[in-house]
Amino acid sequence: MHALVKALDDAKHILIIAHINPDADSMGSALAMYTHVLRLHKKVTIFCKTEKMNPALNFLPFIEKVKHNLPTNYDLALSFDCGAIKRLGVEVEGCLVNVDHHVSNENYGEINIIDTTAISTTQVLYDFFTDNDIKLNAKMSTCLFAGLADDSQNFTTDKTNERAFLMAASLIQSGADNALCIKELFKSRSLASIRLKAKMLESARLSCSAKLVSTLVPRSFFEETGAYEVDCEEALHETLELVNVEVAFMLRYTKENRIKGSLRSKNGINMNDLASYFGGGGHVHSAGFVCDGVSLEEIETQVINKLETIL
Ligand SMILES: [Mn+2]
Repeated sequence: MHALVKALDDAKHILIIAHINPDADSMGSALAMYTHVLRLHKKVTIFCKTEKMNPALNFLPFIEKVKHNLPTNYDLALSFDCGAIKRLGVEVEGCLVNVDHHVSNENYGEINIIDTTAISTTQVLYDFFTDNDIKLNAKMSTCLFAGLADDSQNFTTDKTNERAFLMAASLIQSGADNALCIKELFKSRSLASIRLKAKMLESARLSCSAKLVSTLVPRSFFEETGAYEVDCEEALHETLELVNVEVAFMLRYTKENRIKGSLRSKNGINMNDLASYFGGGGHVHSAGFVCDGVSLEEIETQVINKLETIL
């Protein structure tokens, strides 16, 4: 933690990186740090490889400052919520500070600030700010709250504990617009996303004595509805709520024509281990991977075979 204070002190131009296809946790922590560095009157660039970011994040303060091209002359880089270095989407030169909470984190930074007990990367950063007596303003508080709310799925996951609620209360005290975060992240949806969800729920299948639910999302689902890829998440979470179901997984194609798997579980069933078998990682209850395969069905069979031995 003190290494980061010194690194920020010494740097002249700070590069802040959110992961590809950023969520509210990665972008929220990146923007909170961006706001802090602005107050230090230092040169700062905030970067994300993905140009077409989820429009649900548009409410985050300073989101319009995000650049999609790397600057050349930075002397310190900070990554937020990136468990693997490939999640940065770019190669970074010089000192890299890796701030994260994934159990699968590869410790790829020169400085690694990893707290796997934290519910969100914004919680890791919140601890850094409070431990170093760095005062939070309203903008920073909203950014930190957004990541907390998003990664806890609106304060409903098993990891949502006293520490999460104390952080929420403290952020609201320092000016976080909690109502805005919840409205934008959980209470605003497009008709396209509802239509996608209907298709996904209709195609969901149970296996392993109804302990496992799988949903395959062919490209046609997106073409027919006009929904974004991120709109898949909600149906995945809802299928996990089925009685008896302990694992929910979803498979879809990426833009690069690879297969993306998303795994969610209850009762401590380890999705990070399963995802790492397919070259990915994440958290115990939530993990993902990207792999190559002939079809979604082929990967589905492989995942079910693996899970049959676990469930
Ligand atoms: Mn996160």
